[in-house]
Amino acid sequence: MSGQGPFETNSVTLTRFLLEEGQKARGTGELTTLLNSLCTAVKAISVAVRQAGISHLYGIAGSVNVTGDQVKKLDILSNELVINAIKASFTACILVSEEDEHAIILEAGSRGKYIVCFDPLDGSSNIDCLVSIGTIFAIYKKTTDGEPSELDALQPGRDLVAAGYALYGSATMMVLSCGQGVNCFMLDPAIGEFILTDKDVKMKNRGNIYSTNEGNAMYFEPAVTEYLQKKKFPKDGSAPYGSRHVGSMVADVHRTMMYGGVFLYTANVKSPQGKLRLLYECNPMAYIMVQAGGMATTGTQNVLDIQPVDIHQRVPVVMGSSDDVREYLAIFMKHARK
Ligand code: AMP
Ligand code: P6P
Repeated sequence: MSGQGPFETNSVTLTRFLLEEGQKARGTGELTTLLNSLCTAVKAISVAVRQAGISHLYGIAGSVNVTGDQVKKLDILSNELVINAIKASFTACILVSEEDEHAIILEAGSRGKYIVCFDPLDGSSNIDCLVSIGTIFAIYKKTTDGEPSELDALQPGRDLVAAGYALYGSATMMVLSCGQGVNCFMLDPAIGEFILTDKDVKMKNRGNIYSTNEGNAMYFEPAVTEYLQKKKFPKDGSAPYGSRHVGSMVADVHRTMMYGGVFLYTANVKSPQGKLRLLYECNPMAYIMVQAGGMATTGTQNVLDIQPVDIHQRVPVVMGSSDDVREYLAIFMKHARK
């Protein structure tokens, strides 16, 4: 029965949702514990992101990460929060972070079967101008016997157990899938709990927004140029698409899921493999898109089918509403046959 007066007395919090789903799964509770520990880290990052300016957490920390990006203080803080929360859950054996060159192998005796690949604070170049940023995570099971190694993390997205992201935008939202659809939880700061707000999200088959960094237009492959031209100057009498691009993958992909359309970070002359990383950006976001009824492709294959060869490898990606992605693929394949 719902509560009376201004307070809902029966909200579905993320904690409750995970316990209910875990009950259904009749597991050991390890995944529930892991996801709840990630939830705690996200709450702490949310506080840090919103207090960064006052707490002097902005500004270049002076170092660069393994992929050459300037590392800002919030990146370091977020990375440590995620690592420590997962370690304290005793559920994981390998961590792969955008901020760490090598996989972190957790100590025997205090680890579990899960592998977590994550970008602790994606879009960090937007921190100082208060643009939305996010945390992205992907969870696999270790499938080999013996000592864990970095190689155990090289699994295709098809084998994901769970994936999701936190978006630090006008509100803080956790978006999660464990293979049975996508659910969104909004952080209620008054009680410090994530509340289920969007259940079993399903994308439109077609949208009317495209999202890409058109500053790379000079370097685009001909197929990308032709596709975007078709979106801007349609010849079939349809209206042109709108253009929206934040420059934070989590914000751009979340909008694509909620409104429909397509997000593109394709290969180009400057970045022959694209810019976005497979294990902790493209795979988890592609998993969410597919779970919400969308598609995610490199052009030559589904993102989730890629067999990773390196924990920081980059892949080109086009993801979003299925009809939009298929339209791109038709143009991509036409050029591939030339
Ligand atoms: P566990 O024994 O907790 O590691 O869970 C075993 C498997 O059950 C997981 O790999 C998931 O596929 C499923 N599972 C367990 N807990 C949950 C949950 N909270 N939500 C969704 N699936 C779950
Ligand atoms: P560009 C942020 O640094 C990020 O990793 C993604 O969040 C975002 O989509 C992309 O890079 C933006 O890259 O080259 O357009 O600035």
